[in-house]
Amino acid sequence: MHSHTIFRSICAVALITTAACTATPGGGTIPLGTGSAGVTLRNASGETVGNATLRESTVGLLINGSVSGLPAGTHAIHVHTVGQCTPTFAAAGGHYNPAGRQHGFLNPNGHHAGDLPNLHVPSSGNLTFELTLPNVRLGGNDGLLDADGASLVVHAAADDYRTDPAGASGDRIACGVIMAR
Ligand SMILES: [Cu+2]
Repeated sequence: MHSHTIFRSICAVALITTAACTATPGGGTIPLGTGSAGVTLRNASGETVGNATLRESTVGLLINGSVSGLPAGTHAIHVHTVGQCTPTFAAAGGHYNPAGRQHGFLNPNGHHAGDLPNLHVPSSGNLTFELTLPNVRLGGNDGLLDADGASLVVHAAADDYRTDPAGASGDRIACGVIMAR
């Protein structure tokens, strides 16, 4: 709590002098938000296969979570734009992409705000992960918790970080609606 207070003070000064606290896609410092959300990942049979917490931070969202019982290998994970995983995971829609860009960190016209680096699931099927989603918020007009919400989706294959619209990452094997906490 104490460090939050200090940061806010510094940030307020910076706003007056340099406007350095504005959210700028791809860089910059944004004000420290305090919201958090949770998600339970389920497979197509409805079994729980993971969970994650999303916390607002100076980078955007700080995500930490774990998966269990997933097939070993490299799997894409993304934030999708609709908070719905039924009747099929297609209900989650495309990637969260308020800026209208193409998919992929290596795509010159990328990337979607909901793009994330791949998960590398070991042979145990269990993995703990921490990720950041830069310049993304939970609240506000373009926030994840807008009227139609958002979802976290894991795919069958790796994200190639280039191919629009989903990095050639194949089927959706797990999905969870992001819920305010
Ligand atoms: Cu996806």
